[in-house]
Amino acid sequence: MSMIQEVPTMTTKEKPQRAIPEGLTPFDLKQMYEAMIMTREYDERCFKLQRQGRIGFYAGSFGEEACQIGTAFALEQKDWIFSSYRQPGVAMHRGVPLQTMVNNLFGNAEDIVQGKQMPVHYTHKAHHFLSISSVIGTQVIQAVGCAMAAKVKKDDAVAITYFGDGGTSSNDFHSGMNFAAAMKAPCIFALVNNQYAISIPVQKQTGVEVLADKAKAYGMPGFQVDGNDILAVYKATREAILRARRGEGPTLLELKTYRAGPHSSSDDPSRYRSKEETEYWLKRDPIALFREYLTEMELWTEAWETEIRENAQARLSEAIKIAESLPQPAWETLFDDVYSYVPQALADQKEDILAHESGLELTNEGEFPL
Ligand SMILES: Cc1ncc(C[n+]2csc(CCOP(=O)(O)OP(=O)(O)O)c2C)c(N)n1
Repeated sequence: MSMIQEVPTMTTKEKPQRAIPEGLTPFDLKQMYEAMIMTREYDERCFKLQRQGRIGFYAGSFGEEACQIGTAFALEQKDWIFSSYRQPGVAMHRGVPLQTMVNNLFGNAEDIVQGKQMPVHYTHKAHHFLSISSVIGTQVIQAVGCAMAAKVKKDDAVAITYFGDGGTSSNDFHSGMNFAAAMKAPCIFALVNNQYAISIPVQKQTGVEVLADKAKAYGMPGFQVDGNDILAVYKATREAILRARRGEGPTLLELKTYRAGPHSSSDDPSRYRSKEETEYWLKRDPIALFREYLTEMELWTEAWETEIRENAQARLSEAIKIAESLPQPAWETLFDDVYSYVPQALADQKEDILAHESGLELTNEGEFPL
């Protein structure tokens, strides 16, 4: 099977739709574009930080901006977000402060979890943005559980979870999809099919041609959406959310896109895919497609583009400067926020380190209760 596929789409292949979708104003459209630019600038800058040795790791979302911003704009603040490590734009749009995100990358003393997570594993309770887990698929069942809780409490909120094509091979995807459909949980499964799980192409990940078809087996609607067309993503997400709020249960949205950059700062995509394939998808850059639409709607100018890019770059520079000037977390914080109470074994270890720091003899030396 050819690695280069046509983009099956709910809308058009070459051009986005020309009408403003229901629920959006021209102002929203400009906000969406600005959010896409911010997401791209964030990615580019963070990769540079990693290459300069200033942060340890980064996973980018280059090419996946429409999937992020299109879904994020369809959500309300009361809704719950369970993302993967590849949706910084969703966190930003939700209102997670840029400084909080950059502090995570540096794992400094102001980082919410004080360096206990890897970079790009954000968390922000106040904005219903749940802590990101590295373990593929875990966010799926967390989102379903949260959606069920919202349903029981009748608070009208939905949960959305983002995961990749590789994530559909995880046990948690199957458990989550089954449970959500059986219980009619108000959950949106945003499957970002960027066609790779690190170096494994989606064709080797599954026996199905179209990942959205998996929804049928669980008894929920599933749609394949052009993930590079932000308005198509927005419309599909909005419909799924309205359906969930009406009590009609979950939806699987396969957002078909392409991971235009490496999986993370640790791999070299030229080892497992062709330049021609990447070039093919770069011609379908979601930002360029949306810019074309905005230009036709007379909502885009070169001067505005420069202004929003410069603004994004200035915000990033400021946040990075602050994050780098902050100290590392104090070692004592290693023991905080792990358990709701401190188990004896950890209390002993903490005491030992304290004693060591003060030049005293160890009291619990040699005890490794784990
Ligand atoms: C359970 C589990 N298995 C393997 C890994 C190693 N791993 C990290 S990212 C990744 C690829 C995930 O691909 P996909 O779900 O398609 O998401 P993408 O990274 O493309 O956004 C793998 C296999 C992991 N983190 N967790």
